[in-house]
Amino acid sequence: MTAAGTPIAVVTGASSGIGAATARALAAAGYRVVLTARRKDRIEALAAEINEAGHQATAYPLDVTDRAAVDEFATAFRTIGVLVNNAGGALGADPVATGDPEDWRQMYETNVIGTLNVTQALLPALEASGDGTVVILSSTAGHATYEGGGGYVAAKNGARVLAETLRLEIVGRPVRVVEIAPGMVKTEEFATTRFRGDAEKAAKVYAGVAEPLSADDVAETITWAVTRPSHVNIDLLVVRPRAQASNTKIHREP
Ligand code: 8X3
Repeated sequence: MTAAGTPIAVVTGASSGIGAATARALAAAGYRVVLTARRKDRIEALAAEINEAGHQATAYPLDVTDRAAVDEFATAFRTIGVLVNNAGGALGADPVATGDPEDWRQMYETNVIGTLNVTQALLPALEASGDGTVVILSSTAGHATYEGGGGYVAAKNGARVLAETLRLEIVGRPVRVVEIAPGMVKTEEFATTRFRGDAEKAAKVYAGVAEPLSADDVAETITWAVTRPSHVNIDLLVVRPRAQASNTKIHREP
């Protein structure tokens, strides 16, 4: 708790998409949000926007894969109420036979090691709050595979297992571990990053889908999960658009 008693929520990958929307939503729910991401300009602008709206936010540029930087960041906090591990993403959609090992490595670094770094570093402060919550954004890709899912599916399975294992290991301590697994979410960057700026390929992901989830839909889900009473642990919440029955069964309008 801060001097004023406002619980802190740290959000990684807060520069865009689900992370930015979650920062806004948790700030509106009464948390003092700490926005982290590599892109300083973006998180500073978002923190300013949140503060102008009468809520509380600060920006802290951070690469979650840089363990020394993460450890330095962690020294700033005595107690933290919520950590949302959102930083991550996909690179490529190649078959296993031809996928680039460097893409696989990078996805493991950001989605798994990044989450591990921040969670390990902030766990003492989460526990010190007496009522901490760790949220791990996995994906439906962490629960079922699909052709071309490759390294992303493997990495998100890693994130899921991290959440499940941590929950087992810290039971009895005052920290909840919540896994949120979104399906198709249309954000400004996810698919474009995956296809390295190829707008046409990125657009195909959502082609004909009347209403993919928005970043706000997922942010509301996260906010709901973390604002349940302390004894209620949402182990896993899978959230998809109505048009998506599975990773591969998607209703597309002609
Ligand atoms: C994103 C869902 O279907 O692109 O996490 O793997 S999918």
